Amino acid sequence: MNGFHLHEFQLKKLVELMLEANDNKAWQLISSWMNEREDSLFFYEYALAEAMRYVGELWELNEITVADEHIASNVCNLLIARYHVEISNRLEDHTTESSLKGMFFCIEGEEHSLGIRMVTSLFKEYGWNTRYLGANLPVKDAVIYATKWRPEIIGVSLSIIYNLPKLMEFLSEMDKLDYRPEILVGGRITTLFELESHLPKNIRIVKELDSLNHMLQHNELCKELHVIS
Ligand code: B12
Repeated sequence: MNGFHLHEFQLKKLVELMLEANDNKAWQLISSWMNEREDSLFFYEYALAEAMRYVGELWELNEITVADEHIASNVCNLLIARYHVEISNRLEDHTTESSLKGMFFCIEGEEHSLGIRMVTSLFKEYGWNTRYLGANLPVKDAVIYATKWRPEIIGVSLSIIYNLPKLMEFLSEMDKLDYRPEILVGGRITTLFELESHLPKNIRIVKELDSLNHMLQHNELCKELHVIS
C-alpha cells in the first residue's frame, strides 16, 4: 500500500464486493488493510469515499446502472454504521453533559448523504454530542431544530450546485437568530467551486475530511467556547 492510498486493484476489488451487496466481505477486506497507523480517516476517505467516487466513474461510463449505484450506496451506509458501532464500543461513550453539540445534515434537495454521515461519526469519535438529521432536510426544519437544541456546530453538506440557493436561505435564516453557532459547509460542491467569496465570513468551508480530522484533533473548532469553559 502506498501511504494511505489504495492501489487501483484494491479499490476495484472493494467496489466489486459493494456492487454484489456483499457488505460482510467488503468489511473484512477493509479491515485486512487497516493497522494501527490506518485509522478512521483511512476507512472513510481512502477506502469508502474513493470507492464511491469509483462507482460514479463506472456509472458515467455506463458500465453499471443506477440500481447498481443504489446498491453500492447502501453497502457504504451499512459499513459506515458498522464502523461507527465498532469504534463506539472501542472508545466507550465519552460524551458527557458538557460535551459540545453538533448537528449535521444535507441541505434541502440534497440526497448525497454519505459524506455527512462520515462527518457525524468523526465528531462523535472525538467526544462530541452529535445529531445526524439525514438527507434533504427542509430549511425551516433545520432552523427550528437549531433554535431548540442550540448546537455549537452545524455541519451542512451539499454536492449539487442547484441546491446552493437553499444553503443561502438557511444561512440568512440563521443570521436572524439570537445565537451564533459555528457553521461548517462541506461536500463535493466545495471542491468544484470557490464558494468562499459568496458566503459570509463566519462560515467555514471544509473541503476535505483530512482537514476536519486535523481541526478535531487540535481543538480548532469553537475555539472561543473552549477558552470560556
Ligand atoms: C452515490 C451517488 C448518488 C446516490 C447518493 C446516495 C446517498 N445516500 O448519498 C444517489 C443514487 C441517491 C444519487 C442521486 C443523484 N445523483 Co449522484 N452520485 C453518487 C456518486 C456515485 C457518489 C457520491 C458519494 O457518495 N461520494 C462519496 C462521499 C463520501 O463523498 P462526498 O459526498 O464528496 O463527501 C466527502 C467530502 O465532500 C466531505 N464532506 C461531505 N459533506 C461534508 C460536510 C461537512 C460539514 C464537511 C466538513 C465535510 C463534508 O466528507 C466526505 C469524505 O471526504 C457521485 C459520483 C462522485 N464523483 O461523487 C454521483 C454524483 C454526485 N451524482 C450526480 C447526480 C447528477 C445525481 C442525480 C441528479 C441523478 C439523477 N438524475 O437522479 C441525483 C441527485 C439527487 C439529489 N437531489 O441530490 C452527479 C453530480 C453532477 C453535478 N452536476 O454536480 C455525480 C457527480 C455523478 C456524475 N458523474 O454525474 N447519487
